[in-house]
Formats: sequence, structure tokens, C-alpha cells
Amino acid sequence: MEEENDMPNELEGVALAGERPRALITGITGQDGGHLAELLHEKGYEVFGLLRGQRNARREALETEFPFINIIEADLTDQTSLIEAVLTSEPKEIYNLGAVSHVGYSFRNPQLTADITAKGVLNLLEAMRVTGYSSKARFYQASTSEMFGGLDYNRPGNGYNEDSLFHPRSPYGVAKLYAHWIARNYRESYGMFISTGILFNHEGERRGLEFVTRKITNAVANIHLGKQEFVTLGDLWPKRDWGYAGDYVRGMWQMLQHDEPDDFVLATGETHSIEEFLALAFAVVGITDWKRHVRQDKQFMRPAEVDILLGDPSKAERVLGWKREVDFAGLVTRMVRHDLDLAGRS
Ligand code: NAP
Ligand code: G4F
Repeated sequence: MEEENDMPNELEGVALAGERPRALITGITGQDGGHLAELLHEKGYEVFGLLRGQRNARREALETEFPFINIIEADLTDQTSLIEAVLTSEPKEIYNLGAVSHVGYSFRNPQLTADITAKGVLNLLEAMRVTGYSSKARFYQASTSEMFGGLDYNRPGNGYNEDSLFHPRSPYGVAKLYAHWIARNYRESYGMFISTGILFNHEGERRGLEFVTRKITNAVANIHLGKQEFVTLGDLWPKRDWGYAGDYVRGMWQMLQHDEPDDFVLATGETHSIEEFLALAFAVVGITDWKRHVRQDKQFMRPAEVDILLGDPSKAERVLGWKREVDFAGLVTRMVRHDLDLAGRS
């Protein structure tokens, strides 16, 4: 592949002499944004985070937890603001994590999802081009296992890899597929250093309460402390390849340190149902008859479901040396313990 990039390949986790590498993160208020900001700060980067909205409710928490972040007000749907963001931050690396990321929400707001999750990426790539940053900065695109769709006909036995067929099952998955391909297209067309991470579900203490894992661990903690009786969920049979977000942001960074831009799956290679997650989460607080604490409601079911996701991370392990450290049981346990701690304090 033709490459026009003249950046140093070996940041090696330390600040360059006399100059700290600068990174711009979109989606800074989200789960991955927090983990990544922390990681890059530890590695000596100057971190810039894109914050949207006139009065973003998460601004104060962001400033308190991460006082080192340089906040830039911008929105993925507003190209002028993105041009400003690139010029202000002068980044060596751009991590595009901003998106409508909730699959259920994307069915209710498909056009907004397309504007932000799909076209927002194009806006950011064009902002790089018009500012001359297409050859100065490396770009990470947050692609997703939702693009595969989990249907029988395209499901490889040992897990989806970078060459597997796509069949997205939600407006979110479709928007992410556009984003994935426009990122690859800009890499091929303009020689930009663009890597995509096809990440399977990753969770942790920073996970939003609207996602099933955190909704469960938060409820388990409250039920254990007598503050809640049951949790109301949608379908319990779908299976996901669940890993820990801290492991996955390390993989994002590794992708941008590699000498060639490429596409990488990050996954654990294991898949578990929501029922299994529930059983394990309740077991952490000693509850075995967990079914009496779970109700189901159609409002949490989707018009089309992704039945099973299982990823094959062998390329990232081989090429990048990436390895996940937290396993399924470790993930569930740390999330429940974290929520017990939080619920105990409130
Ligand atoms: P998340 O917690 O939902 O965070 C999404 C972020 O996007 C938030 O910071 C949000 O900001 C920002 N955002 C939304 N609309 C925006 C706009 N118009 N302009 C700028 N920013 C906007 O998501 P996450 O779990 O950290 O995931 C990070 C990325 O990885 C997402 O692109 C997601 O789709 C993708 N991904 C996630 C997983 C996973 O399992 N977590 C797996 C594969 C791929 P506000 O606070 O202002 O809303
Ligand atoms: O936690 P979820 O909402 O995650 P989902 O749909 O797998 O999407 C997440 O992972 C993707 C990677 O594969 C990311 F790209 C995406 O941004 C997001 O981070 O739902 C997981 C499963 C689904 O089958 C859902 O139908 O849990 C099921 N579920 C059952 N009850 C529920 C609920 N999901 C949610 N959010 N809330 C429920 O009450």
C-alpha cells in the first residue's frame, strides 16, 4: 500500500524529547474515551478531548476526573468545529470514538445515528484533509463486531476475523459499516495512516448504565443491599464476546504504533449468554436463585437481534502482540464489586 506518512513509528510509550506527542480523542466522555485518556496521559501524551453541546452534563465529571485533558468544544456533525479542533490540537494521533453507540437507541433514532456514527467520520476525515493533517496524523476508527450481524450463514466456527462477511442488523451496525469502509477508502485513496479496530463488546466500571452488563451489575449491587427487588431486561439468550475495556484501549494505541495501517479484530475468543452473565453476577453476592430477581419486557427487545458474537483476535495477537488480561469471570466480578462499592456509598 502506498503511504505518504512521515511520522515516527516508535513512540514506544514515552514522550519525545522536548515535545509531548499530542492526541485528539472524540467520544472523550464515553467509556473508552476515559480509559484511553488515562492510558495516553500515563504514556506522556498531551490529550485533547472533543466535547459537544452547549452545556454537556458530563463536563464537570470529566474535568474533575481528568484535569489534564484539554477540552475542545466541537461536534462530529459540524465540520467547521472539527477543522478548528484539528488545528487547535495539532495531533499526531486521532482516535475517533464518538458515536451514537447504543444499538437499541439506533432503531429509535436511525437518522441521527447515520449523521453522527456514519457521516461524522467523513466530516472528521475531510477536516484532516483540508487542514493538511491527512499526512501529519494517524487515525483510529472505532469499528465494531455489530457489523458482522451474528447470523448462521456467515458465522465462522472459530470466530469472526478481519476477512469475515458483514451483515449488520441495526441502523447502528449499518452506520458503522459505512464508517468502516469510508475509513478504509481514505486509507487506500489518499495514503492516510488509518487503522480500524473491529472491537467486540468490552465493558467495565465506566460502562454506561444503558448497556446490559452494567445494567445488571448495578442492579445486582442494589438488590444485594436491599435497594431494588428486580431488574427488567429484554432477551436473555443472545451471546456476546465480552472483554474488559482497559485491555481494548491498549489495543487501539498499539494499532497506531504499528508500522503499517491495517484492520484488527480485538476479542476474547469466548462467547457467553446474558443468562450466564446474570448467573455469575448474582453469584458474586451469593445469590443462586437469581431468576426471581429478573423480569422481561418487550421495550428492551430489538426489531432484529444479533444472536451470537464470537471474535478471533489472532491477527492482533500475532502482529501487534496484543493480549487481553481480564477474562469473563474477572470482568463480571470487578464490575459487581465496583457497583457494590458505589451503591454502598450512596
Ligand atoms: P459510549 O460510552 O457510548 O461513548 C460515546 C461517545 O460519543 C460519548 O462521549 C458521546 O458524547 C460521544 N458522541 C455522541 N454523539 C456525538 C457527536 N455528535 N459529536 C461528538 N461526540 C459525540 O461508547 P464507548 O463504549 O466508549 O465506545 C467508543 C466507540 O467504540 C464508539 O464509537 C462505539 O460505537 C465503538 N465500539 C464500542 C464497543 C463497546 O463494546 N464498548 C465495541 C465496538 C465498538 P456525549 O457524552 O456528549 O454523549
Ligand atoms: O449491552 P448491549 O446494549 O450491547 P450490544 O447491543 O451488543 O452493543 C454493544 O456492543 C457492540 C459491539 O458488538 C458495540 F458496537 C455497541 O456500541 C455496544 O457497545 O446489548 C447486549 C445484548 C443484546 O443482545 C441485547 O438485546 O443484551 C441484550 N439485552 C437484553 N436486555 C439488553 C437488555 N441490552 C440492553 N442494552 N438493555 C437491556 O435491558
